[in-house]
Amino acid sequence: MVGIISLVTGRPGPSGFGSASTAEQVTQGIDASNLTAIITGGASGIGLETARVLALRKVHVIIGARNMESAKEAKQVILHENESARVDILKLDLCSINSVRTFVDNFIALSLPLNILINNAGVMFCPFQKTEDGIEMQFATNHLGHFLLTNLLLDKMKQTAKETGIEGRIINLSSIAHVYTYEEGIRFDNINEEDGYSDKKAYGQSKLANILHAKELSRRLQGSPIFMQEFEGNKARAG
Ligand SMILES: NC(=O)c1ccc[n+]([C@@H]2O[C@H](COP(=O)([O-])OP(=O)(O)OC[C@H]3O[C@@H](n4cnc5c(N)ncnc54)[C@H](OP(=O)(O)O)[C@@H]3O)[C@@H](O)[C@H]2O)c1
Ligand SMILES: *[C@@H]1O[C@H](CO)[C@@H](O)[C@H](O)[C@@H]1NC(C)=O
Ligand SMILES: *[C@@H]1O[C@H](CO)[C@@H](O)[C@H](O)[C@H]1NC(C)=O
Ligand SMILES: *[C@@H]1O[C@H](CO)[C@@H](O)[C@H](O)[C@H]1NC(C)=O
Repeated sequence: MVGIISLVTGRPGPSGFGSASTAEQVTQGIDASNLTAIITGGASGIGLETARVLALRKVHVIIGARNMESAKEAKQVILHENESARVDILKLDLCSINSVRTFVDNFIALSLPLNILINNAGVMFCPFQKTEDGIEMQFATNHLGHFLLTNLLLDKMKQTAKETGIEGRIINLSSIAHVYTYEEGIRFDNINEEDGYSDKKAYGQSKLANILHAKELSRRLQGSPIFMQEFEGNKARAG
């Protein structure tokens, strides 16, 4: 994670890149034609730019999107740059447990490897709302949906890493907003209560959950060929 000063100034970190670096700069010269990646929410925003640049570096990109119309448009944007780019779209609504399971079934049925999972999709500051599963919307979409998705794909990722000898990567988009959450951090006892709900704090809570989960999963994956990384999104620099 980059510190707030570096985030704002764009000052490069130890890698030589910072928040002012573009995806094209960071991946310059990389031939990733042996890699397959899933990007959630890859039909718009930071996710689309991520999908576009990975495809530019020859990654086989699978966009998970709830809106298939915008996903088709995103695919066209990528194919417009290179008609041979490998891009597939699959329906994925992260706020539905059912949809996450169906997405994974559909992906597994493709018999593709999986090297990279980018947990990017997110909703921000929405009014109190419960999902079909009865869970508060921001926590369900930003954290729980990705939690389930990651767990369901983990065996596939381990298998790919083993077979190809290439380390896997799981990337979650968190936010500096993780510091602005409820007093108790995560409201484990009343995640789904409308009482005391704050759209901002619920967003911060979901982004804090992303980080906590990244840290724990990363601890559990020690010694396995998959790395966890967390990032703070920064739309201003996405281009
Ligand atoms: N923008 C920033 O400055 C910033 C800062 C910090 C962190 N972040 C994080 O970066 C990530 C991407 O943000 P962004 O700025 O690119 O946001 P965005 O432009 O709103 O894009 C979010 C993407 O997530 C998708 N999405 C939302 N709910 C979904 C669901 N239930 N199932 C599947 N997909 C869903 C959206 O699909 P639709 O097109 O259908 O809505 C959209 O493609 C988020 O996790 C966000 O928290 C962003
Ligand atoms: C990424 O995705 C999900 C949950 O958000 C988890 O399965 C992982 O542990 C992970 N970490 C983060 C950053 O949440
Ligand atoms: C892709 O994999 C093949 C087979 O393992 C290997 O020969 C080739 O060098 C790899 N390409 C790149 C760019 O890493
Ligand atoms: C277009 O994409 C394909 C598949 O990733 C790749 O093999 C080819 O080199 C790309 N062409 C250019 C000009 O980048």
